[in-house]
Amino acid sequence: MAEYSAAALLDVVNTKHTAPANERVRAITARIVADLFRTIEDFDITHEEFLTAIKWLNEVGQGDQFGLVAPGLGFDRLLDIRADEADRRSGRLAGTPRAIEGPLYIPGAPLSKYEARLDDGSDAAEPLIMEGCVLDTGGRAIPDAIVDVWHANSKGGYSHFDPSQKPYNLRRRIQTDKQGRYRFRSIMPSGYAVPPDSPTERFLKALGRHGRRPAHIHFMVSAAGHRTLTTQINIPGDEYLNDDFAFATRDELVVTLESIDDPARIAAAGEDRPYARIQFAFALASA
Ligand code: MBD
Ligand code: FE
Repeated sequence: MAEYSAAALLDVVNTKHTAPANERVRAITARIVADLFRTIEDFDITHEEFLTAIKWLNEVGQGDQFGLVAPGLGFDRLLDIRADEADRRSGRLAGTPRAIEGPLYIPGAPLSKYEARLDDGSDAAEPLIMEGCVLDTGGRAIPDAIVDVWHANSKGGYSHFDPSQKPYNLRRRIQTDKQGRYRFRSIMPSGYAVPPDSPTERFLKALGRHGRRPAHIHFMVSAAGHRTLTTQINIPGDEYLNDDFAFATRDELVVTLESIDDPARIAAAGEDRPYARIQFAFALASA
């Protein structure tokens, strides 16, 4: 067999193919491998460091945590920035700003018409009522749009990932009514934190960073003839609002909270204590 210099080895790794292949995979792999070969040389990576990296990657994979590492390194927000740029270049109205989906979406949440209750009554956090409508970019109501909403509980945990919550807790799909309206009752979420001592957390710590997100609510809003909008709203006042480990906060998506403490309004909403109210209209771009 051959003796290789580093450059010759890279060349043969990147050119070796014995069958027709996926050219895009080949080209992207060639770029990444070249960059990593160079990283190993420039930083004089030791065998021990290399094995540490492999072990960490395996732990990240075993824990399904690439979906956490990626937003932590800005990749998800980068894709949003690029999609925003493409929208600007095309000159068409994009509607409500997008925000990253994150790794905690679960499809198939219970579906209801016009309104839903997201919480199961077990979380003593402040009640939250959010309502509004789904519009097109011309301001016309979209009936029968689906507002798929998911958020964390008051401890920052998401059902399906936090074993203390029942399936689909704080997850619902709501179909807008004839006037494009939706409405839901839930509890005020708290910010998420990456699992303590997880490979993601250890990595962020090594970078001098934390793995905290400000309190937020996710939405995937879809309707026939319109582009599906994946976005989030942020709760104002959170200490991590402008220090999100996933870089997802957008000024236009920080909502205004109304504190409802008038007994008549509390009773009219079917509540027994003060609650927070958010009004928000989603605008969907056409498909
Ligand atoms: C979340 O709740 C989230 O929204 C993202 C983007 C990453 C980790 C946890
Ligand atoms: Fe989230």
